[in-house]
This record gives sequence, C-alpha cells and structure tokens, in this order.
Amino acid sequence: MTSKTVARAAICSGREEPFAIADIELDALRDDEVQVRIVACGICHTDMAVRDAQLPVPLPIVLGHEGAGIVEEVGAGVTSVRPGDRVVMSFNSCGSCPSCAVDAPTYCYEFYPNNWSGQRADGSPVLFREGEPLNGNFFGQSAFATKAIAHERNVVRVPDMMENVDLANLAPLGCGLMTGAGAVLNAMKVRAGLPIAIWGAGTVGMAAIMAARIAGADPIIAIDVHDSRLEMAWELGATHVFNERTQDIEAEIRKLCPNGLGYAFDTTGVNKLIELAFTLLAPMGTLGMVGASAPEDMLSFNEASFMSNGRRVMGILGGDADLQDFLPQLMEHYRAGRFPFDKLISFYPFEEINEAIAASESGKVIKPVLRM
Ligand code: CXF
Ligand code: ZN
Repeated sequence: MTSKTVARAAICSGREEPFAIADIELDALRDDEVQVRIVACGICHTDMAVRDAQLPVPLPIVLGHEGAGIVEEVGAGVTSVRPGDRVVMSFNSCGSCPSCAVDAPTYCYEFYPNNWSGQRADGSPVLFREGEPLNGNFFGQSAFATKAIAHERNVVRVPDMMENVDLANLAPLGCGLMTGAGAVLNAMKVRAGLPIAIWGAGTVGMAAIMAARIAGADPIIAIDVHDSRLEMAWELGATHVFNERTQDIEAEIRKLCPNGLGYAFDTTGVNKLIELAFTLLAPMGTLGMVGASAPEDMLSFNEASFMSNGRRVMGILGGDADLQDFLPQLMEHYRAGRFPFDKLISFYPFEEINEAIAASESGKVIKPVLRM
C-alpha cells in the first residue's frame, strides 16, 4: 500500500461549470518527483483554453501552471531541491529528446505526454478523487491546489538572494512572463539601439516591453486597444504607445521608424496584424510570433521582400526558455528593479478562483494570482 497525501484542488469540468474546490489525493512520489505546498498560482489564458476544450487536454482536470511554493518532500533521485526550499514551477519536459539535449525544452518532442495528457508521461495517474484517478500533471504541476506533484526538471529553486521577496509575486514567472521576456532576450536576441514594436499589451506583451528596455531597444512601441493597458506599457518602458482602435498604426510606425522595425513581436495571433508587422520590418528585421491563432489560419508574405531583405519570421514557444538558467535571470532583473512585473499582478484568495478568472477575461486584471 502506498500512502497518499490529501489536498484541496480546483477541479475544471468545462466551460459550463465553475471551477469547484474539492478534496483530492496525491500519489506517492516517484524518484524524480517533488511534492510542493503551493503558496500561489497565476492564472493564464491557456488554463481557459483548456476549460473551453480548445486544446487536447482531458477533462475534468486540475489546471494551474504558474505555481510557486515550498518543497515538502522529494523523490529518492532528486538532488537539486530539498524540503523547505522555495520553488517556482513551469512546464515539464522529457530531458532526453533532441530539443532537450540542446537546452530547448519548450520544443520537447514529448511535450504532450509530459504536460497535457492528464497523467504522468508513463500513463500513471498522479491525482485521485475519492480513490478514482483524476486528470492532473498539467504542465507537470496542476497547481490550482494546496499541494502538487512536480518534477525535478520543472521546479526552479528560488535563489537565496531573493529571500526578502514574497514568493507569491514570483508565481507567474513560469509562463507568460518568461514567454514575453524570453522571446526578446533569448529568441530574437534584440540588439540595443534598434526599434521594436509589440502588438498586444497583456502579460506576454508587457514582459516583452520590459525585456526590450533591458536589451536597450529604441524606440519601444506598444500597440493595444485599451488606453489603460497602454498607460501601463508606457510605465514599464514603452517609449511610444498607439491605440489600434483610434490610430493608423502603419502610418505612425513608418513616421517614427522610416528605415523599418528591427523587431516586430506579435502576441495577438491576429492574421492581419502579423502580415502588417511583416511589411514594416527593416532589412534583417525579425518578426517573432507567440499569439494563439485559429488552427486553420495561414499567413501570406511577399517572397521577394522576405528573401532580399534577409527578413526572419520566428515562431517562439515559452520564450525559448531553459528554466534553470532563465528563471533565475528574470528573478535577478526583478530584484534589481529592471523587470517590475509585480505591477501587473492582482491577488485573489484561492476560494475566489472563479472571480479571478472573470476579472482576467473581462480585461479588468492583467495577471490574477491566487493565494493558497
Ligand atoms: C507554454 C507553452 C509551452 C512552453 C511554456 C509556456 N504556454 C502556456 O500558456
Ligand atoms: Zn500559460
């Protein structure tokens, strides 16, 4: 008989029902696993996409993939963290495929079984409800809960120099923030002095703006449809902000950057905006794309200007982040005041998960974080 740990978790059964908090049990730990007492978890649009059956993830399930907490117990083979450590969690990966071999785990060949199958990659259940298997292991964590089982590969120890920082603030680092900042710093490798335009001022766009300032891009142009978001974008480092609803974006960018954009970064997934961004690129300009688009969407670019200007178009997942390196880098930028992402956060008690989701979906809140 293996012992099971009891926890409270928010169970998602689909769009028609609110998330319901219930008792669950956690399986005994495998050698590479880590049991974490969750302190906080951010809410991301991907959680909502799963609720709405837009992704191939089985329901009902315990979601949540921006967890932070304290390690309670580790499996026999775990060496990088121990009980009592503060950790931030992110996505899981296999560690042995060709992408993981070059420290590019966001493109793990085994991404689905390790993150979205509802089970461990070997098909065994991690969570139970009333003794029956319950889908979990979402992004290798399922952190809308008071406790979670994660894996050594997807927990990052919070360095000691962060001891004065509230762990709850760090929860959202493992998804949207890493995605936006990593796109700028790791994937596009933005060069100082070149112009960047960022479409969409949500969590990912805001992280890209802060990272563009760190990289020294100039100007840093933010585009959105909400003036309140544009104000925040300006506060976080955008040098110019344009409202898509009321301004002619193409004309404004051409006026500001007559040689074109060194970088264009799309977080919207809107076809027309991406195609426009492409036409605004300078010679050797890079267009980075992270927005969610419809499965059937196709883009069209002019071949001659693509080739003869040496333009690049990059799809970027998870900011090309190698977690153990990149999350501590972002923490250090935060501590030094260069990456003030806490301005995006609104906290909610765990029990108010449905209110927090509604606030995110209405646009009232940029980054809701649940405190367990
Ligand atoms: C993910 C996609 C895969 C890598 C990490 C981030 N997005 C989640 O919302
Ligand atoms: Zn996410």
